Amino acid sequence: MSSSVIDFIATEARFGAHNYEPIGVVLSRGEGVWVWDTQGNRYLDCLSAYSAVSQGHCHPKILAAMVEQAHRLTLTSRAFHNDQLALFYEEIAALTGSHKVLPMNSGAEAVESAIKSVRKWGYEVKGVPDGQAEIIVCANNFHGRTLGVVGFSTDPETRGHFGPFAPGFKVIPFGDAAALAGAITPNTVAFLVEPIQGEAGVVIPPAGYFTEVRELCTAKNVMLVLDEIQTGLGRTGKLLAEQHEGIEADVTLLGKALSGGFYPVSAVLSNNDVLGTLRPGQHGSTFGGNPLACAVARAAMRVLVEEGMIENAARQGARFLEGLKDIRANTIREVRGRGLMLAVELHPEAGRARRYCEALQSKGILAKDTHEHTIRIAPPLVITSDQVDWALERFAAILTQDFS
Ligand code: IF1
Repeated sequence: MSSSVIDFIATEARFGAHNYEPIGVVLSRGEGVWVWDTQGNRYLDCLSAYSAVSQGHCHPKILAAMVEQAHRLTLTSRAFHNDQLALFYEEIAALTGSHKVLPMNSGAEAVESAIKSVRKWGYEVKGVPDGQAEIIVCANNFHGRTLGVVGFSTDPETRGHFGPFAPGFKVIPFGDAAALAGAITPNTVAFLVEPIQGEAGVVIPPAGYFTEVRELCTAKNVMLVLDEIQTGLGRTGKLLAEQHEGIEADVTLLGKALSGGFYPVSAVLSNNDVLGTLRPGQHGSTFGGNPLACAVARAAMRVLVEEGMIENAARQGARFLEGLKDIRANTIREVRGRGLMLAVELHPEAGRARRYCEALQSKGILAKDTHEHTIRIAPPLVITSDQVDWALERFAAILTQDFS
């Protein structure tokens, strides 16, 4: 390691809150699926900033839109109209088939905004007595880091010593439609769920689960809120993961790849009823819906569709999954995934996934462990067959070693 690399890491450790434990690489440049460290070493990015850089690093068309807009106008606040917001609304509504859009910044803010909106809908449309609204969520959920959101996390790391928390949430197991049926009461306003649980380790629910969930929610007048912040915008090989199940959510949350990684842009999408309850002064954000964000998001959505990234995610995801399944290594307990949202779960005896990620780094691949024994794999959706095969060779080499 050169002294400059040590300096970056040591300086971060000295001044920064220690709320992360990054892999020991200092990145300074990115292009497409590749990133380079300060010493010029190249890596295939198999994390994509937790699926935010789906369009590939520094996509030239998103970059051009950002620079062009930054020259003209960056922020007006919502006290005035701007000439990008209407176009963003029109394009995201057309792309996703939604009626109403609420623009926010981070993913967690979109989740918070959805919670506020479905509660309001519950009181004003469904007729739930004031202060009694219930929202059902799943065990092992991950919806962000704000107080409202960590209050209904079931992970002790995520919620520990951050309370007291807001009431009004009920936790049921993921993938269990009968549990949902049993948990709904007349005061239930929404079921908030990830189509595939990301942080939990890429957990795919049983086939037919979401069909049943959709039927239950419709029958009981409960809003189905799908957090597609990670699964959405092509990551699983469809525009939205709900399409694998042939269902439609009442409220859909997008973030991350909505900007291609250039800028925090998130959105709550809904039918007319839910977002229709918000009146002037009841919700907002200084930066939400700003012209720079809108211009970036418009370009990010455009390239995703025009450059065939969603179809590519389906094709390369299948190739990657197949290739991982073909690796004969007794370190592997299970390989799973949909599209380019993949995971290799190691046998507990194989040692910590972190060690494998560090070994992958030495072979030119950046991947991130989750939950001790799982390696998460989520490259940009622009990955080619040759690059998948290149990665598979390296995964095979590492997974056949024993780091226990
Ligand atoms: C971190 C995981 C990924 C999300 C879903 C909302 C948000 C996220 C489904 C909040 C964010 C992130 C945040 C990141 C780790 C990460 C993550 F490991 F926790 F599960 F992606 F896989 N809904 N996910 O996955 O969005 O407010 O961050 O914009 O470091 O906390 P945000």
